[in-house]
Amino acid sequence: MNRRDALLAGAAMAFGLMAAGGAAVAADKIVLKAADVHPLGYPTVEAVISMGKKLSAATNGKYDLQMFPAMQLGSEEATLQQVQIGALAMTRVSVGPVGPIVDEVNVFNLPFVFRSEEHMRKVIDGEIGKELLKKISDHPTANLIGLAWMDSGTRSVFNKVRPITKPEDLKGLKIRMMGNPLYVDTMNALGGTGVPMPMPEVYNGIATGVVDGAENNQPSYVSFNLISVAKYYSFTRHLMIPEIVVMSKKVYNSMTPDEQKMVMKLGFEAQQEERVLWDKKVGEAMETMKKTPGVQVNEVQDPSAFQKAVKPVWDKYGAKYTKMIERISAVK
Ligand code: GTR
Repeated sequence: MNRRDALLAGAAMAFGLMAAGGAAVAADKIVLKAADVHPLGYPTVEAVISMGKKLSAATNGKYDLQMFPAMQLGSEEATLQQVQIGALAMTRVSVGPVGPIVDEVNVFNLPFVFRSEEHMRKVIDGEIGKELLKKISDHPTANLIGLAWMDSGTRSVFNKVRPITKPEDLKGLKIRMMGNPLYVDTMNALGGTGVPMPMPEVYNGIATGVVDGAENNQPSYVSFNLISVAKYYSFTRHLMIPEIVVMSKKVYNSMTPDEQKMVMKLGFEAQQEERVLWDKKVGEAMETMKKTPGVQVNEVQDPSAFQKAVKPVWDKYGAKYTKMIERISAVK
């Protein structure tokens, strides 16, 4: 490479980095950096990697996706901020940390808002799912593009003190919740004490007794190794929070209209692929829970007691979502 070419290449690289941020330009290749708190092999991670491969194939190798799994780039809140400023191209996060930025998605955070996982899947696949992704993309200051929803099953409480069979059993227990006031209020309404804490701190938090437990779906309970510090997993099934793949608006805007369309299409395909992997992962996690010594899994006595307990949360947060809640319920 002569000096002029080297200068041009340098300038092109600098321009690329400035223009696209999280999309690092190397020669004629653009590397899209993506993050997830989950490890390789986890459904959300694999679905996004597969989407990257398809994008690479569809653009003759112009784009490549580089996945940073397993909290390598920090908490979901941290990766979301990186995506907002364009330092990262993509991240897969729970609705939890998106709620404080785009209020409309908080409707999915309401406890017991979905009747079943099947109902939840129909909602995220249908008109409502598309509309809420668009709300994320259209938000004037979020700087995010809503690409896809992902299934994260149902969250239940686990702790190291006792099995929970009724709301009263949660009394006096400090339970880690994701950092969204709605979740903390949910745990308080259920009878426990909600403590907001980012995921990277949860294992130590439980091990050292800062909290007595947390709540999550079965695959996360196993893969974050919380199973080794909190042995009682109780099916409270209080939250069913879909997850979102978001892209940096800066990176998206640096793509051609055809590429943008392709990314949206592949996002929806990833949404479908992830759930097949998800169902399998839940089965595997249940197996691990059954055969891990000391782990006790229990159903609650009366699920409706938990549903009744969260009424104050619905009173406080539900009112402004009334229309959307009606539409969600109407999805059969
Ligand atoms: C998992 C979810 C993550 C994150 C995590 C948490 O189920 O996949 O996105 O929300 O729970 O509790 O922080």
